[in-house]
Amino acid sequence: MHCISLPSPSLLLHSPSKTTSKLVCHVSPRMFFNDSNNNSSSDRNGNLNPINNIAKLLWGASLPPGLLISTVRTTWTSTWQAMMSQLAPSDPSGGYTRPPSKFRLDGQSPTAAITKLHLYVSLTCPWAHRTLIVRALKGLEEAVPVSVATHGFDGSWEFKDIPGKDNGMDNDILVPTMDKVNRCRNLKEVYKLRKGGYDGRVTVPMLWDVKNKEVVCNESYDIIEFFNSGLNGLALNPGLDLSPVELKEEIEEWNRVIYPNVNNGVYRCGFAQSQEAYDVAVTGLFSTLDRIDDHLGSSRYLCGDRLTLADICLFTTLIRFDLIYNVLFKCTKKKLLEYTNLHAYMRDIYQIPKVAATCNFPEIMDGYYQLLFPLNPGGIRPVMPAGCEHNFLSRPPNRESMSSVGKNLQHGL
Ligand SMILES: N[C@@H](CCC(=O)N[C@@H](CS)C(=O)NCC(=O)O)C(=O)O
Repeated sequence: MHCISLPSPSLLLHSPSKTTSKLVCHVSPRMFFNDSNNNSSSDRNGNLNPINNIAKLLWGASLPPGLLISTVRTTWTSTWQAMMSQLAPSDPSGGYTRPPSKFRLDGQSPTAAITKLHLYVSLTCPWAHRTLIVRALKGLEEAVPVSVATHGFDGSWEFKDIPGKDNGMDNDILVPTMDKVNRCRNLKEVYKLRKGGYDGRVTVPMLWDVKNKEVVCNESYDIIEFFNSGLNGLALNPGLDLSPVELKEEIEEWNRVIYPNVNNGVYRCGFAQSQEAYDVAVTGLFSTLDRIDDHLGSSRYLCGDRLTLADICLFTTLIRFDLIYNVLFKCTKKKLLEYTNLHAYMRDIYQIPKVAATCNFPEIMDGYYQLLFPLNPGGIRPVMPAGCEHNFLSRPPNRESMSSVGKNLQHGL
């Protein structure tokens, strides 16, 4: 069992039929069960399928013997564990531990020598989504241009040129683009352009120093703090402060609760490698959502009347909740739709001008359901829940009356 040869980590993210390990790639449970409508010796793609034929010869219309099922099951479990340890490092209890970002700002603004910045993101990623929202609300689109990567077949972040969509928009929604500044094929190549190269994790978001060809930062919270206050000379909306001094402590308090239990909490559910680790994560997630829902019953935003960075960080997880986490990450206790206050709060933020344009739902769904192959080996993308569609999200949130100041004033727009 343990001596099967595993494909390289990048191949592990391929669809099963394209991997090199025969044991892993050609044995799918479906093949063991006789499909009465399929009498041919080839699969749906017309490929000859000898295992199917042998299985039919040996067992005809009946199920294969228990020994075979348990062997395949054990093999699959070992393979899954090997894949998950690459995708999601865990602690001894099987709990997901997110690796730290390598390039941090630690509260410092990048040096004045940096004159030209470029932002690399993907539309799937909730961490990158934070940077797109703050960039849009601050009016930094011109000052910090963006290249949008999409999920590649081998699990890498790739760039693609969509003819006719050179401005990176389709129907007013952001779409994947080519690498507009370095003309690389994928993000790994961009990271490698830095002096001394790069061998670590290639993650989005990533802020790039164009002139010096260097990674400035690849930690989303550092980037949004910097966008909020470090580029006011270039921002079209410098008056908007999403982290005012008087709310800093409160924002940090919310972040300390929301990051481990919700933002990273959904990943701790989805990437758990033991029942125990999942149970801990899912309990923390839903007790925190219950608490926030309660709080939002009498407060328009997390910190009262004003939208802050804490809201943006919560929003990018909420907008993916029913679409992805409820299903793929087994966050099943409740749908977000069942949380009256949280759902209205999410719609309230979605309806702030320029926010909806950062939410590309098909790209989010494709990214998760295809990229995270070990969680969804068949690669089938479920149908979009009706409650996640733009029309539904555009329903009135009816939360304005909770604020003591007018809507436009709060957003500083
Ligand atoms: N702590 C980082 C996390 C970034 C992150 O994990 N991004 C994911 C996409 S959602 C990624 O690029 N993963 C690729 C990999 O780990 O190889 C942040 O907040 O910026």
